[in-house]
Amino acid sequence: MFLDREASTAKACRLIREAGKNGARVIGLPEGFIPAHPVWFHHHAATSAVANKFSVELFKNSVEIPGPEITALGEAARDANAYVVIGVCEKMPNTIGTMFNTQVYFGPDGRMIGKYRKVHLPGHDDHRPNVPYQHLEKKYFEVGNLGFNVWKMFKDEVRIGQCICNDRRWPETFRVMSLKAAEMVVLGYNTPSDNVYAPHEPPYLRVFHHMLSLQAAAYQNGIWVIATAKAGKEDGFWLHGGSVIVAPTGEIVAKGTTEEDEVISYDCDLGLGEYIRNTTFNFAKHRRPEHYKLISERTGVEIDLAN
Ligand code: CDV
Repeated sequence: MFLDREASTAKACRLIREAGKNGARVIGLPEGFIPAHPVWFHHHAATSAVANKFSVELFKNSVEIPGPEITALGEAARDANAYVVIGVCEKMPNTIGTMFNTQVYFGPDGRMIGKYRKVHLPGHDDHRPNVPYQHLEKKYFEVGNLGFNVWKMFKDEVRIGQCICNDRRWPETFRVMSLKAAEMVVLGYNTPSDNVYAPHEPPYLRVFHHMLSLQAAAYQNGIWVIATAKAGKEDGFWLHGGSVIVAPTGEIVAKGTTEEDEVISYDCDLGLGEYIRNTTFNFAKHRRPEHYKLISERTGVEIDLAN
């Protein structure tokens, strides 16, 4: 297991500085970048004991906020003169074993402006001998407790929100941030090409669902969405990659095409979403929250017929 906190911090800082040199003003890096680790546990033969041991190692190598890795990332953001969003595995130093799947947001002055802790944790927390790999996010991490927040970017002119990976599949994620006036959402993700719970699902459909979720979210809220993936083979399994920048029109304007380290960029017109937010998706005019109450009151499906 590649749990090298120092090496992954150094790599992140190098990439941030490079992107800054190339003119990027907003830089996103994937989920769980520091320490580099597989978010799921890819061992066919893994036992609960092995998973527990990994959990301890992951805690040991995780990042404290504030801490030296956060300082180094801030310095890189300052050198790059850019806003930076990056995924880290965050540990609570006073509560052994407690970790969050977190994304940190820095300003061009090197200051950490905010952080987000992943809310929609996928996977399972028990050992399942019959699945091809264990996806143990629910075992390793606590459910995020900071909500979906929005921060200022470019002085007061733009508002940016964050989410992580599986959050992107849930329309509630983006709607909450859009109700707080987000104009751009940046997220990192790690998605295996295979669906551990539905092995019949082909990889092309995985990529399709990823794009579909982001394009719908961008259009239905009139926002820019920037999504950055881990890609390639990790611990014996494929991650589908496919980093994208989606315009508020729902159109993909830049896309990763390889399974290697890759940089994609786009010169975003930050005013583009305004006409969508003022017409079709003018929330103040057209939303009907009195009919949406179930969304916050009910978690699962219950049969509730009107006839
Ligand atoms: N890291 C993730 O959250 N991955 C999930 C998969 C594995 C369900 C995703 O939504 O891509």
